[in-house]
Amino acid sequence: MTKTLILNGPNLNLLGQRQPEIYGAQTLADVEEACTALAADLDLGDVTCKQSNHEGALVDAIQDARGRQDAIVINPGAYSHTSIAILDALNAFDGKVVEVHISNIHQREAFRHHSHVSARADAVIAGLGTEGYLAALRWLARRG
Ligand code: DHK
Repeated sequence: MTKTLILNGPNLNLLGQRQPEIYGAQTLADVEEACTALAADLDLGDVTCKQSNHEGALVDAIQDARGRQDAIVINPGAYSHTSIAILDALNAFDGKVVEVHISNIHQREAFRHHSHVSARADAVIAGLGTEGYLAALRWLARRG
């Protein structure tokens, strides 16, 4: 079983309302429900979903996952491009880390092209829309 934390950063609470042409029509609640349902189908293990607009709260959530979760699926939002603190927290986590970006950050503004988190991530998904979260869970389930 792979107990998994799905952690979303700033502004992802506005999914479905904010720039739907980029981030899609699904709300965060829709995404979290779909993840929970897929994890059950895949026999993956418990999924815990958290979102915060605050860098320190995201660091706290990652620290809290130490010894409790086997994997973290993280979309750090704009903190991907700025936060060494989130990278450091992930470096102190022993399980698998999958970084998800809903949009293809490489097709967007230059300041979105680099993610600090990618240095720690075991896998990076970008541009699959909100299906990226489901792809992350499928990958985790397959690797047992
Ligand atoms: C989400 C955000 O909020 C942006 O700040 C990132 C990411 C991209 C996404 O594609 O999910 O640059």
